Amino acid sequence: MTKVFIGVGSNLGSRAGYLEFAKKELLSVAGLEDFRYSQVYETEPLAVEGGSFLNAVWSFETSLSPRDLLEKIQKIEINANRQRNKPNEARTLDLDILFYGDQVIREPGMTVPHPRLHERAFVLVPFCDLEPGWEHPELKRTMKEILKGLNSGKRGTGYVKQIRSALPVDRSTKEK
Ligand code: PH2
Ligand code: MG
Ligand code: MG
Repeated sequence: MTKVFIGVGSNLGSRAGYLEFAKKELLSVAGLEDFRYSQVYETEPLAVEGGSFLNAVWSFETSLSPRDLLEKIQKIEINANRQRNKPNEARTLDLDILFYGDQVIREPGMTVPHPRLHERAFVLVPFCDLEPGWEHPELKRTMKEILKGLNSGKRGTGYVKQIRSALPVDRSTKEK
């Protein structure tokens, strides 16, 4: 089994509903277990159209290969009405593989660790809810150290506001 972290985001439609949808879909994928969920954060969009995001980071153990996992999460995005008309448009659901254990993967369509995670507060803050001591296999720094560096610097941190400690269970279709 390999430990995986994924970044989860939504800034279009029923944002909390899409996060709940993704959670349920992932729970039903064979070969994933030991799920852990960060808190959910409302964040200012960084270089994307539309309103604020809900962002979170989730982890699980998997027996799936990186490619098989990518295929599963892309199907979940499509089933959540994700459109890909242009790169910077608002999205109903974005699921990004942040880490696949300590593997470094550079292939067409698949870059792991996620190439921009270390400069994004909307990833680092929720990540540190789960595992602040996790070491980035290329940067050789822990997530907590990377977040600290980001906060003390000026680079694209994005605003992060903690809005709730857990998703409400039954609001999935009510949010506009
Ligand atoms: N995702 C992006 C680009 N910008 N900004 C916020 N706040 N949250 C995101 O998840 C996000 C973003 C690319 O996928
Ligand atoms: Mg993304
Ligand atoms: Mg993505």
